[in-house]
Amino acid sequence: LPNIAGPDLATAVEKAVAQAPVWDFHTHLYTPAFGTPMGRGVDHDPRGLMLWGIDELLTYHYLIAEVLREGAGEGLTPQRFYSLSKTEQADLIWRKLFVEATPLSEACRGVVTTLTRLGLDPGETTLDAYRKWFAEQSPDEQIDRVLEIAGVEKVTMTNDLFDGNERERWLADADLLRADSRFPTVLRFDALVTDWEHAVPRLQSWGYEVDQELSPRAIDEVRRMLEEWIARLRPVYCAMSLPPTWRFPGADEGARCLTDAILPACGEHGLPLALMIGVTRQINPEAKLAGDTVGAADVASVAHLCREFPHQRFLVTMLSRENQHELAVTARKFANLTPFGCWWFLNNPSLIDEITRMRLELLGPTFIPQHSDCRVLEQLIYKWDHSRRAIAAVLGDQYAKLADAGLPITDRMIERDAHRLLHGNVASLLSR
Ligand code: FIX
Ligand code: ZN
Repeated sequence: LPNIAGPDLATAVEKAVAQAPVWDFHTHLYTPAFGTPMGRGVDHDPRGLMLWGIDELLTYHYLIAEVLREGAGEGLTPQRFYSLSKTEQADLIWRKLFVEATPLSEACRGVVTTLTRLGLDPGETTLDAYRKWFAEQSPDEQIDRVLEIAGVEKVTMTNDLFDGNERERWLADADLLRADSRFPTVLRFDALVTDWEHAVPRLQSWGYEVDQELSPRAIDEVRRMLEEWIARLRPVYCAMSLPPTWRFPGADEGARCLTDAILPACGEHGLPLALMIGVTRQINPEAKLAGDTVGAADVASVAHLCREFPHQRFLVTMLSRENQHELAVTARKFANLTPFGCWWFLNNPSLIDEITRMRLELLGPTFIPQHSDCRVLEQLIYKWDHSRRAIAAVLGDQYAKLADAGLPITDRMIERDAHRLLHGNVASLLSR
């Protein structure tokens, strides 16, 4: 087999990474079966969960955080921003971040990439032309189009037990599960571990006999609830996000919920548990979804968990840059731990480059380099476009070093690794 070297190597890697189908491990995307606020040929549902189109793209919470900075000089406050209609918010964001300023940030550049790859001119001064184009699309066709452009095969959802809107939809429609096999389900339940106090009245209102002390009876009831929702959703894994203050072992009710109800349920059904660690919610409550921040968390807690539950698969992403090296080293120690993604504030090319290099050097191909965390369908286009480029650059450099070390690099190798990193590792972890 031919040895590829020099510029040909970089090109071959870019091509292989660009063409590998993606299994997106974590998103907040939905299908039209969950309702959608807009689109041709559907009943509009203002509380629908499937977000797509220009107004949703522009009112993404990453961009809300940015417009609150740009607009502060002319008196824009979070209260004032949130008092506007969605259309007005999008108009304001377009004007402040794209017309009156150069869209230099990663989240802004993402909108430009997305519009361009949809065949639209990203240089419009108003949103009229974009709105007209999106209004002509049907949500189903748009899903097909976006998955095709982005090269994404599977879009793993986040199905949150504590989201009342989504919960009602699952209870009302048993066929939701069969809606679209490209969108696997995930059972998410942060509050069981992070906020037991407020989880109790919610669970009670749903008919579970739980108490603040988390009595043995309450543990059984949490188990019963998890069993019911696992049966209803048939999730590919269970998930929660945790604050930087989270510690394991711990003595509080949340820690007991984890060890006595959640992990036994995962074990029983062979479900991996994903932990997203390092988010401090609502550091600036007025900014709402744009008001969460990052804090360095405790990797030793992850190690303890992996050691105490050696048969449980843990998929872990951490939000702070400071935790990345220790997490990768910990994964060398525990085969049941797989690091995934460059989450949220880390989803920037400079940080993806650094983190992916470190993981590749420490773990070889045994990690999941990226997930998109998309909330709006079309974001798949830019998140994967930008991430693929960053991953290809890192992988290309590593092959060049391997070639220098004396190993011929072949197309077969490159294709195998690209496929593994973008798809295969997720598929095999979720089907084990
Ligand atoms: O907890 C999570 O799943 C976070 O990813 C989100 O809630 C967060 O708001 C986000 O969109 C980050 O990208
Ligand atoms: Zn998320």
